[in-house]
Amino acid sequence: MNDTTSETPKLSWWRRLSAGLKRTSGALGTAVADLVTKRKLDRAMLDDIEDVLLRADLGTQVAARIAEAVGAGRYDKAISADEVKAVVATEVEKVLSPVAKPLVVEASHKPFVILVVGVNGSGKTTTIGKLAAKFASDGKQVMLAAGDTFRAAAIEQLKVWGERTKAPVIAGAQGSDSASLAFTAITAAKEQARDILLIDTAGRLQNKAELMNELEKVVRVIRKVDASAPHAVLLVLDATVGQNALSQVEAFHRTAGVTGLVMTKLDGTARGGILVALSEKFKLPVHFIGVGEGVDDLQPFAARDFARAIAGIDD
Ligand SMILES: Nc1nc2c(ncn2[C@@H]2O[C@H](COP(=O)(O)OP(=O)(O)OP(=O)(O)O)[C@@H](O)[C@H]2O)c(=O)[nH]1
Ligand SMILES: [Mg+2]
Repeated sequence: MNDTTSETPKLSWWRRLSAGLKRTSGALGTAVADLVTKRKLDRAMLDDIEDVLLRADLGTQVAARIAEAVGAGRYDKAISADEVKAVVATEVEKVLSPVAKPLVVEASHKPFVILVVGVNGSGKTTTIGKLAAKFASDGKQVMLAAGDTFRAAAIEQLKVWGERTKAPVIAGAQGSDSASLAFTAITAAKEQARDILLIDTAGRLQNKAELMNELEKVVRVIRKVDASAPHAVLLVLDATVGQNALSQVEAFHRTAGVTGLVMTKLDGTARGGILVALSEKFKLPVHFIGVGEGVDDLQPFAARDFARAIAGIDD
């Protein structure tokens, strides 16, 4: 039976995260399965473990470091598969802990302007909807801006989230300029004394100069209304893309000054290991992870949980 409705929310999202990272944890499990029979750690096994971690996108540095940590003092000694997993989890957690930071909404900024950016289909609009619901339940007055002016469907999608979360939506006509829409939205949010303004943007590939320039303009125009804004620039990354996330972070950070990351689609068949490589390389805060399409499927990023899911340790 697959009834998850009676589970506590914590258990149900943990299940989805650990199922999503099964590809990584399963491969790791296979690499260390020999331990059950051999009961001894050898070079070949350390190479296998490093290889699995590399293929799981954790990056060369982290993979090498973990393999070294597993071998340290245990080479040629008896060790169980569970011990190996525990070392992997500990080492991954060390990389993730410094970046696992909540998104802090400072009340001194009214509105606190959050710009949401990312490539096509990464989950920006859905994440905005989930965030709006979270903020509303915290008693915050939220406003949404449909800065994805390219597609009529995108504007409609945000309006649906606006209705659901009872947040007014500032939208222009399809094809209108997204920078002026952002300008209008901040002005309206100020006038209406909203606490938080979430600005959606169109998906854009990080290597399309014209679209990245447009994003730069959006940021520039936002600063004209409020020199301290945007107060947060969230880059939404799809966990299933793997290595490509590295160049996404680089390009969006350069263009829009990313202040934090959200990784979506960690349910399903994720390649979530890339989050470890990203954390090692860029050290940008990771605020949330998405583990489903529903309004409650956005969780604050927890380093320990994520590390244990990657290592395949049952909670
Ligand atoms: N399984 C899963 N699906 C998600 C998650 N987040 C978003 N999605 C789905 O991914 C698809 C794209 O999400 P959107 O929010 O429209 O993505 P977007 O970045 O706004 O897309 P564009 O505006 O086209 O660039 C939708 O079908 C969402 O329901 C998640 O955490 N898990
Ligand atoms: Mg969208």
